[in-house]
Amino acid sequence: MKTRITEMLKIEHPIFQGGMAWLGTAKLAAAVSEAGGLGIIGAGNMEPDMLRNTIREAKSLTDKPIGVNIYLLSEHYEENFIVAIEEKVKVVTTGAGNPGKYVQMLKDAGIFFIPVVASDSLAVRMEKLGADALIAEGMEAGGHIGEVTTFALVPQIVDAVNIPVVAAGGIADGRGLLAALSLGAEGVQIGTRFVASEECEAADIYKEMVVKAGLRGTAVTGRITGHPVRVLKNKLAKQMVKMEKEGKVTVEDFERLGVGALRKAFFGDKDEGSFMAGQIAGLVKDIKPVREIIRNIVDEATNLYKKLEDKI
Ligand code: TUI
Repeated sequence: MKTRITEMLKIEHPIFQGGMAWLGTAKLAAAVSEAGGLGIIGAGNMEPDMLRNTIREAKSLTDKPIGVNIYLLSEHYEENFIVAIEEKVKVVTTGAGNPGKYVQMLKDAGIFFIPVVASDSLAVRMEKLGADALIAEGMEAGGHIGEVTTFALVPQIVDAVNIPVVAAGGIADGRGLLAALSLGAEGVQIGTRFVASEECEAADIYKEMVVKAGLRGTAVTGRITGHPVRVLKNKLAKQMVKMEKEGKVTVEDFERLGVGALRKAFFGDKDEGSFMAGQIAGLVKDIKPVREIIRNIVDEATNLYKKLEDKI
């Protein structure tokens, strides 16, 4: 598969690994890049030194391009931009906000800048600021989400801009990849499917919870904070949903419940952790090596395309 994304980044397959906080480790990102996709380190709330070490570790594991996702609600995001620039990563993606003045710094450093957007207004602003491509992420995705579904968002963003668009949210197999290409995307970003991989370093219970999740296995919590988050349903998620429904909770109470919960999930606290995952978790039935996951997605999309060609 050849798209403007594979050509621009000189990668084999138009598949990004979502830059997931905690989960997007050097090992996972390097495995995805080695398999021909784009591995992305999730800076999340990392301290700058930790991010620097993680980038160096990933680079020791692969010579292929590596990306870093900067979470714009982190207190360290400004320093983390500087670290990504100093360490000369190939791609920086951003999430949960507007990266403003850092865009020019990335461009001056020759780094490809690819923000995640969940609306057409931000998409157009990012293109004007000089984004090289966009990741259009629908609300099926795990973690922090917008309000529009992938199926509605992607074609509208594709029409609103001239730069290439990568579709994210609800994609875990070849059917999803081909559908995204049909909507005008030139690549996909996949998170949840890579959580259930051998190279993902989260506790086994996190991976098992993804594999066991059904169609309605996720819930959205935190709407009252203005930063809604999609997570697997567990004790904490159910408690949060209930508190929100009853309207008894303040934003501060709510945020206190969530502090550190992502870390707890990573280390396998099944009741108190915040297990971020997308709605496509229901489709994920096994834990596989990254290379096999990518191979299967590409093969399935290619075969399906041929089958459809005969049919229509
Ligand atoms: O960023 C994500 N997903 C994430 S970040 C994350 S880390 C976290 N840690 C603890 C608590 C909560 C989160 C987990 N998942 N996706 C990209 C994304 N960006 N989705 C939606 C947006 C977004 C939303 C609003 C981007 C910009 C925006 O508004 C900016 C503006 O100025 O319009």
